[in-house]
Amino acid sequence: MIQLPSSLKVFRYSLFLFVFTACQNSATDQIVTRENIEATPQQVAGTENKEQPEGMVWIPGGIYTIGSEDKHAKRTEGPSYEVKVDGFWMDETEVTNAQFRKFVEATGYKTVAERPVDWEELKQMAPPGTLKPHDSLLAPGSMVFQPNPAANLHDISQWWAWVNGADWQHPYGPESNIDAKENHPVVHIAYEDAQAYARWAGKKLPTEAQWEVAARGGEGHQSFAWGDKLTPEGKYLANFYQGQFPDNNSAKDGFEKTAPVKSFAPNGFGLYDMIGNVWEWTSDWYRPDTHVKNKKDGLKGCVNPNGPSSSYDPQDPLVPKRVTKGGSFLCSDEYCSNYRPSARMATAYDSGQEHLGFRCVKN
Ligand SMILES: [Ca+2]
Ligand SMILES: [Ca+2]
Repeated sequence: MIQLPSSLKVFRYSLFLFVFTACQNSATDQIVTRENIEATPQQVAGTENKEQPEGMVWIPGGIYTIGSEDKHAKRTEGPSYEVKVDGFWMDETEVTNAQFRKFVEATGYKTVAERPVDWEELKQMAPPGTLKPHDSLLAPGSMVFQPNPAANLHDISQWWAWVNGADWQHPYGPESNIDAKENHPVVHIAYEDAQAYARWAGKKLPTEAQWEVAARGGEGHQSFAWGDKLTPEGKYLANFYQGQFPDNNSAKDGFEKTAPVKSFAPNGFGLYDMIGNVWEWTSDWYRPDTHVKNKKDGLKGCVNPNGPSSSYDPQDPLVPKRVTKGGSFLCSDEYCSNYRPSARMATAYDSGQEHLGFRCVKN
C-alpha cells in the first residue's frame, strides 16, 4: 500500500480553467415565469403512454425546490430555490457490478483505474518544474478506505490510501474480488468511465438538479430524503456509517461496506439507495457558489439547470471537479453527514474511489 502524497492529485488531474460561470440551462432563450409554468410535481401525469425502459422509473417534470439552508446543511448547499425540470427516466438502482460487466464484455472498456498514467501526457498539465513521481505512483490503481484511528478529522490521508491494482473488479486491491457482489454497486468509477457506460446504454448522467429532485422522492423539502429525522423510530433507512469514524464502524444498519442494491426501501419515486451506499456522479461541474448564482437568476434562469460552465473548488483549484451526490457507506454523523439530498461533494473528474459509483437517466 502506498500512501497518496497530495502532489499526486496534481499529477493526475488536468489544469483548472478559471472561467467566470453562469447558471446554464438547456433553454436559455426561453423566458419562463411562474404564470407560464403550469406543471407542478402534483399536476404532471405519471407514466401513462410512456414505454418504461427496463430498470428505470419516471420522475415527473415540474417545479421543485432544491438546495438547503437547514441546520444540517453546509454553506455550499444553500440557499434553497426553485428549479423547473422536465420529466425524465432514472435508473432505479446504482449501476451494479453485473450491469457494468455487461458493458465491459460488450466493449472491452478499461476504466481509468485500470490504466497506467502516461507521464509525458500528464506533465503537460502539471505545474512547471513538477518532477516525475515514482513509477509505482503511475501504475494503475485507485483510492481504498483504510480505517486507521485518526488523530483529527481534517486530514483524509489518515483513512484513504492509494492502492495499486485496486479497480472495479478488485475493490480493496489486487487480492480482492467481486465474486459475491454482482448485485452491489460498481465502484472505483471515474467520471469518464460513468460517461462511457451511459453512452453505451443510450443514457446520460443526471444533472445535479435532476439528481436532487429525484432523491427527494416527491415528498417535499425536508432535511433527509424521508423526513426530518435521520433514523425515525431508530430505523436505518439507508446504508451509511454508524459508530466512531473512521476506525470503529458498528454497522448498525447491517452493512460495513457496500450493500446489495435494493437492501433498503425505495423513495417515493421508486428509486433505491439514492442516499448512501455509494456516492453518485452528476454531470455538473462543481462550484461552491452554484446555488447562490442560480437563486439570483430566479426560476426563469433555472429551467433544466445543468451547472456552471467550468469547475472551481477553492480548496483545490487546479483540479477540475464534478458534483457527486448522496453520500456513501462512509458518511457518518461524526464526520460529513452527507446522507442528505442537498449534500454535494466536489470530486476530481478522474478520481475512482471505493465508495463512488453512479446511475443514469434518459429523457
Ligand atoms: Ca453501513
Ligand atoms: Ca447512492
